[in-house]
Amino acid sequence: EQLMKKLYSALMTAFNEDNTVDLQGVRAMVRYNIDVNHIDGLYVGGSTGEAFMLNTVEKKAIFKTVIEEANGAIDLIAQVGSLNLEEAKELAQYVTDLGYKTISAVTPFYYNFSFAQIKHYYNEIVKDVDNQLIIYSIPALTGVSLSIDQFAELFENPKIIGIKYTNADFYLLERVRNRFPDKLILSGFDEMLLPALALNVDGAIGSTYNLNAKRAKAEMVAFDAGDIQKARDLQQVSNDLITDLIQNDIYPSLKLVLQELGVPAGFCKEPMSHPNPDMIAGAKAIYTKYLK
Ligand code: NGF
Repeated sequence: EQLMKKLYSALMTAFNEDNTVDLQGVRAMVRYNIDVNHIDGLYVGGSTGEAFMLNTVEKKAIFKTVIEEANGAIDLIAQVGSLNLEEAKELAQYVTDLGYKTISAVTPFYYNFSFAQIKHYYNEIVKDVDNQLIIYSIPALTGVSLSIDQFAELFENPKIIGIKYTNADFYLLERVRNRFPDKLILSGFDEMLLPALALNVDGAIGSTYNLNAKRAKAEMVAFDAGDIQKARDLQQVSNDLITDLIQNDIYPSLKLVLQELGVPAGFCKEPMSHPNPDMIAGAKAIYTKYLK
């Protein structure tokens, strides 16, 4: 059925054991998302893509490979944000030239930037590119929390069209949704999909949809049909899955479970963990319990 709300996987990056990027593995994950997950889109180069550990050449190679493989079948959002503003601008231009219709940028982190500096960063990233941008707000990892009025100030720039909202603050989410009815609000915590749907987000982006998209889609359909009990039941199973993934070390485990599903998802990049026997056994158990 045709849902209004969209589901995006936060695409992972496959690495070889020596920590180099495995572009064949990246292609395989794009294919799986399109062919099996029937995903609406991919968020490329985000946290789940381990992008903050990559150099510019690697990031470009991934952006190019993904848009080639997707070949127009789905929406693609390129996360270009970087503490190096020059790199962010270069990547914004690069992905725009490749044909990405939307970019995104994480709030600049680490240096406790003032809001004026954050605003300058966003306006600079979009200034010279013919593209639209979604703010990537993830306070737990960046330490940056934007207020409703600060979002409003960023939205004064017409090229800034939405928020990837990875935040458990549902009071703020309600305020944001209702103050900016025309902006695109995409929810980032997979374990909180149902309350985010209740607040009328436009969709969700997450790491676990790489392997749990079918269940998440079914939840969105149930919610849309007003079958809240069914949506809750599905969220409960998803959250059992997410809890087990987190306990088993989420990023390498997502890749191990994908391998059980036949997708050569490769390794994570160190200092992310490479799998040990316990982790491999844990991932097999997760696959058997939730995805077989
Ligand atoms: O991984 C994190 C860190 N969050 C992701 C997602 O919001 C990040 C979320 O799916 C993302 O989309 C990206 O930029 O790649 C979680 O992994 C999931 O909800 C399990 O907690 O917060």
